[in-house]
Amino acid sequence: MTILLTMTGIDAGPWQQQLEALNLNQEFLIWPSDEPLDSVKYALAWNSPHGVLARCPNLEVVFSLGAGVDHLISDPDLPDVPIVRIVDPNLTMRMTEYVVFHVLLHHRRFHDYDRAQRAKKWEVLYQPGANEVRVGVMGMGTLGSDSACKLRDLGFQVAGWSNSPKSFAGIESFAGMDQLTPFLNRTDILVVLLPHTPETEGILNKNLFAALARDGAGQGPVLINAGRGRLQIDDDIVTALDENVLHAVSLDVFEQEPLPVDSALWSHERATLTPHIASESDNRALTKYIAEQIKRHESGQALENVIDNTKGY
Ligand code: NDP
Ligand code: OXD
Repeated sequence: MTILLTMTGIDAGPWQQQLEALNLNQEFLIWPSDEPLDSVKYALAWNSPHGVLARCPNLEVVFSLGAGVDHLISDPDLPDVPIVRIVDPNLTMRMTEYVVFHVLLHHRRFHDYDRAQRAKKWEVLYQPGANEVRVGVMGMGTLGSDSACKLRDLGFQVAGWSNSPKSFAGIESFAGMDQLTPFLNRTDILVVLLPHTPETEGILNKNLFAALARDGAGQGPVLINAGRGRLQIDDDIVTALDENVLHAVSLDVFEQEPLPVDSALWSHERATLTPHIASESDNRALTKYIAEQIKRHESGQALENVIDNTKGY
């Protein structure tokens, strides 16, 4: 039995070393390889070249090395086997750190104070309390709901938007396209943790930005996107910033990654950018999770966190 490691942009070596240390009793193959793929039973994939998985006739399970599975779903030759995605406290913790940090960065006007410090200006700026600020979280799954609960605990007025209604104490729930506009109308800081699917592609566009609340206690609508770049129209974000439809943005993901050097986002003074690191996969934590799933499968137990291929997430 062989585990195939097929990944682009990540070094497979440390993943193999971590898995070997867990004594799974498996052989390993790192793609690209000239070895036959007949013995491959499990594949660990991240941005795997399309068509590679289809060349494994005895494949039983594919593990996405992240929470998102759009990199797999987009493969036209994806074999019909269960796809297990990462759901792990380590990944969730890292994402919640990112979200809470960026909400507070804008809420506490860090950029204004940073500019004032550099100009040697002692300047006290108005800051509303968290209880006066409405945060809206698009995508109330594993990651979005944890961020939403932590922001609620800090005192923000939090609402979530998802496909199906949710019930979290103190968090208003909006669901489906019918409730998107009312959700946006009550949102000052928009946090996006949606997956990329045909339904969500391009959802973060000028029409959506125009629907955000303009009567908030802060300086204007803020967008924080750590979901996927294909959710957003980069040019619409630049225009919305220039026209003050958006006051500020924090973006971890982009339509094209790496973000092209000529993108106007790089130098926009009210854009805070990070290179898709909001929640980096930690191979030490995630190999334990994958090993546990393999052990479950080998002993006839059901795999956990298998995605619904019809939904695409
Ligand atoms: P989940 O599958 O747990 O949650 C997805 C959420 O989005 C669910 O609440 C779902 O609703 C909602 N949703 C999906 N489609 C729609 C739609 N069309 N309309 C309304 N709501 C929708 O995923 P995770 O929380 O684990 O991860 C979310 C995403 O975060 C990943 O797909 C990935 O793209 C991104 N990510 C980014 C990282 C980074 O470093 N930047 C790191 C990790 C993940 P419902 O609950 O009703 O099904
Ligand atoms: C993920 C990611 O999906 O890191 O986990 O983007």
